[in-house]
Amino acid sequence: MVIKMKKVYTCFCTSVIHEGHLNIIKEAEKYGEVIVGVLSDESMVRFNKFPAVSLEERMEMVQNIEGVKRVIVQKDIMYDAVIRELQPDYVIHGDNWKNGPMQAIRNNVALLLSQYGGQIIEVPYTYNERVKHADACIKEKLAMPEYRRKRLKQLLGLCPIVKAMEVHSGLTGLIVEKTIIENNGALDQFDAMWISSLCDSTAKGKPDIELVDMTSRFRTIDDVMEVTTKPIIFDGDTGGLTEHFVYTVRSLERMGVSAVIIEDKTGLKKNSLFGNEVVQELDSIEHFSEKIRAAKQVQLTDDFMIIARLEALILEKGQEEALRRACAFVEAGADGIMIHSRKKAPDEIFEFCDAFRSMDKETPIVVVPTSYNSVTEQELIRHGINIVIYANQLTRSAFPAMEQTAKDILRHHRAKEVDEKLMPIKDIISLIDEL
Ligand code: SPV
Ligand code: MG
Repeated sequence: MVIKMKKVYTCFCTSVIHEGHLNIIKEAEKYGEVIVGVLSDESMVRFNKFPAVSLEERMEMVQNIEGVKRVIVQKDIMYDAVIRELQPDYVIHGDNWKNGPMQAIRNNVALLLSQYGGQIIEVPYTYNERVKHADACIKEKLAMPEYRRKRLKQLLGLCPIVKAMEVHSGLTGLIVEKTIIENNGALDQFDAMWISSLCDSTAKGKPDIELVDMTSRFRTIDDVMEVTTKPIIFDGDTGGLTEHFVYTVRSLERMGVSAVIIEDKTGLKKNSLFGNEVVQELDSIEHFSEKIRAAKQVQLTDDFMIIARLEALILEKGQEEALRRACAFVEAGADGIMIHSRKKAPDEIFEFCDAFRSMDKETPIVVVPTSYNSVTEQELIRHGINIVIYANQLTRSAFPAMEQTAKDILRHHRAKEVDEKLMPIKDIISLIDEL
């Protein structure tokens, strides 16, 4: 008589195998033959764990573990497809999925297994100094300039839309680095960080007029880089003089920044959201193209991107002018274009993107929906947009909260009344990693 072995399934979302994983396999073997799913690159990104090694390498790592019978690719974070296909008797997982956003995955698995009598096995999550060290090494690797710099290009190939959030300090960097939510049964997080000229200047109490010098802006980048791993898109304003911009590009590239966005304006730059309320002048196509060409020439790697930002719609010069400029700047070597608008509705952005995409299917398009904020990421994707930047929302949410706290302490002559609105000191401390 042939006794059919029971099937035990687990999924690994990791770039390194440590004793926690080995422990799961050892436990799994007690129940039957062990099948391991290796989570796809796309899903690892959504899970806030950018793969530090390729899918093939991850599969090989797992295949080499003693006791693993078969390795498959698990495409999605949720287990529907894989459980439907394998019908495992057991799914084994560390008990850490009982808390936080991972509960959504646990619920998903429990529901799927309950349909045919499968069972969950939970093993105590292994978190000791050695595991911590293995995780920290992967994080350090992802933070190194040569790995971080190319990540934006990698993400453009992995995400339907790359979501970048404004950061202006180590702390805001940590928020973007670590925030992951469960929403309607799916997990989500930000992919990249935007070092906004507006918010970087505002944090220093200065106007957004290219007054904060590059050394100081680089300091902000450095603060963010020290504590994060996600790729950085730098707001380079107009880029300044071409003779200066080439040096800026070299420095940004060396630091591990992934992209700089420069806008086609000249003279005293004011924030675009003022539109025509302030005097602003477009640079000539020839001059701005020359700036892009010069910068592309000094670039040393293929990883770094120079993105041309079009201000034609902001200054009400019309769609044709915006398109003419977009084509010229791409011709000059721009790796992407950013189209900006201060209208309440996204119509002029969509009109531009549809026309641009009819001529150019490849060049990434970036948008900053600050004023047309009702637009959804799905709509942006439908119009061929590749990167969305939430350019100033962290600054704008922090400022009123801080101002209110200051007022309340003045009003009450003590801090007790504000305390319940504040983050506990313990939570702030736990946000910050210790070596
Ligand atoms: C910034 O964030 O500094 C920008 C985007 O340049 S905007 O403020 O919309 O011009
Ligand atoms: Mg700016």
